[in-house]
Amino acid sequence: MTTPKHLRTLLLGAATCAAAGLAFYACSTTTAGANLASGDAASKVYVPPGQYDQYYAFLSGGYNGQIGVYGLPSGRLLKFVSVFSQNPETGWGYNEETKPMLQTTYGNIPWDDSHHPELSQTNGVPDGRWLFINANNTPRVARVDLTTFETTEILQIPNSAGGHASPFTTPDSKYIVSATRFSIPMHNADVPIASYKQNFKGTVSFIRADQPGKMDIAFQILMPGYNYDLGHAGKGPSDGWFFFTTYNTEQANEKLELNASQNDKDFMAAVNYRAAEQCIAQGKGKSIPSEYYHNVLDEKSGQATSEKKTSVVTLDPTACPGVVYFLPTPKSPHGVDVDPSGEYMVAGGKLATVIPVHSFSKMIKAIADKQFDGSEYGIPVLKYSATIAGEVQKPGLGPLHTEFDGKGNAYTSMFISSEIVKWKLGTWEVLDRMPVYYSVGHLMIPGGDSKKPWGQYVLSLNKITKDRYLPTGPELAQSAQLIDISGNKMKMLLDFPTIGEPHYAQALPAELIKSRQLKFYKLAENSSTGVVRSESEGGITRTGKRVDIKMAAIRSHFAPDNLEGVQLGDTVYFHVTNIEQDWDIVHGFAVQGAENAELIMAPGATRTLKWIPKATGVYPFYCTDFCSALHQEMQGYVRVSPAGSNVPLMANVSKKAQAQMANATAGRKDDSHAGHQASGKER
Ligand code: K7E
Ligand code: CUA
Repeated sequence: MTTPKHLRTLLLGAATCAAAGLAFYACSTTTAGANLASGDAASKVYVPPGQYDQYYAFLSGGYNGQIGVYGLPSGRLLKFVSVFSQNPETGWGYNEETKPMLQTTYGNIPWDDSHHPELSQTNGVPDGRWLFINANNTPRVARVDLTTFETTEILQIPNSAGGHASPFTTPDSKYIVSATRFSIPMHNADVPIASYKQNFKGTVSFIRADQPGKMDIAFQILMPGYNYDLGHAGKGPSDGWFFFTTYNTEQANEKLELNASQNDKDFMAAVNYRAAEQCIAQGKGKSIPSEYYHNVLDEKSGQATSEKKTSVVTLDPTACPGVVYFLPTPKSPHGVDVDPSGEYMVAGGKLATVIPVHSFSKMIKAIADKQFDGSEYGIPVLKYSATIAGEVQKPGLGPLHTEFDGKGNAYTSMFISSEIVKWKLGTWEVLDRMPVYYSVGHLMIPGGDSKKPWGQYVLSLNKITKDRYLPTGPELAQSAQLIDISGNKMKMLLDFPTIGEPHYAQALPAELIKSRQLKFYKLAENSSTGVVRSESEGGITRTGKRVDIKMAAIRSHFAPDNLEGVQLGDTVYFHVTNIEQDWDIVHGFAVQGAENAELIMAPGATRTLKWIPKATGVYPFYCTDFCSALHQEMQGYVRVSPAGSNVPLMANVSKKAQAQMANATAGRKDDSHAGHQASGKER
């Protein structure tokens, strides 16, 4: 859900308690302080000191634009991966290397709202290579390399607004998708908002994703002006299809809360993307001008580059019959989830009283038999009765998302009645309910949207936290709850707080990632233009009003550590290379008055800080990561003189570096004991 949190709290939090009155579970007042876990819960989530969690779980950060990596079953936070938002903790988006990653046609965008982490798959099973995630606000998709847990690629999506149905993957990760939540007039047309029905369109983008560094939009399908909410790929028999939910088929453009809830049914869009590929191959696509950015972080140089793209191939589904069908689906559906067999497409009709489940085989038959109920904008609408496999009756209130355990059961999150409901595929009977606290959005089973779920746990990602933790003022952490699903009945195991607002999450066995971790960047392969591979390579150079300082960081000093010759009016670039070749030996760099952030350098990596001194004086810089017993000694000074001063450029290096230089220049008399006079023009 994307309603502002305070509003949701008012509207739906109230509904939570109202629902409790209706027959479901109690609201906050009655559960405060209660221990809801069963007797042996502690031992099931306890990971003894020195031992590893069984699963990596990747939780989106929601409005913090990042990803939280947690261990399951302990719920311990392991890592915060910066993606769409600047992060002063690591310098992501602040240092010169990573700034281009946030480049868009709107300029450098420092924030976004990320909802859906999606693991890459091989044969329909998460494989631990990459993690994809979407940006809603300025539509983009990102790739995180799971050998480094670093974002390595970000692609902007043109002709889109609200990249919400994204970045769900095909079973081979050939494509990930992005569909527009808000329909918009194409080509930034300046039209009256009241002309919505005539002028507003949706798009569904298929993004080629299986070639790292080369992500691009393969094609965009032009869709009627509805809201496209979520998507999932088919698998097994339905491999080659993609399913998207739509709401606002009313095409309201004001007071959607009321006006987009009129139709009894909206649609699930079924997209035959192999047929779309064929149409494109036959030249039925149209290349249209569209500007968007593709940003790639080169893992050797550590430098990101931005490339502006100027066109995209679009496909009008009426030019390519058989590519898109609509399946009527009650009512304002949110999630669409395909079961492990690939036969069932489950919709979460936020306002529906049932959970509708469509059958893929019935859909194919209905298409063959032309069981149509008219068409919308030239797209055939299939008869509800012809595609529906079953409806889960009385599941609870506000079904949103469904995941699967691989044993024939489905688990659906119920936002309004605050519970997770377990039901059986095929018979559609409700088997069990687990109250959650409160207002669950997504839920997640490791591998739970894949061909082979690992089952074992379901994680409930709750929106409202009241009374779960020590209060922290008006704003509380979000709450995740871990539930054991290995038996017939669900068992509550653990509450743990999460940061940002996780929407979706994905998890997989740690084994698939753990052994492939990069431990340090090889210094010999560091191709940064600012790199130094030894202390003796450090120095200071001037080019007009630009001063470049190359510096090595190693326990426990910077080389050089004292710098002179900088003048007011200069722009200074500190290029700091961590020349350690040891796992987890990280150094930081911060200089007084910096307007951006610190630098954090992984071993073997170079990062660059831009610094424009504002006044004369001498400014300390220091290492921000407590790297050794002499970390507090890891410091230096940079002297800033008036413009036009005759203070020469000077970069002082350590005794060790001096010795290295002496060796390197054997035979040449080194008369400088005070410091090394760096090359570069002086004035
Ligand atoms: Cu249901 Cu953005 Cu996937 Cu939130 S979305 S919950
Ligand atoms: Cu390097 Cu502290």
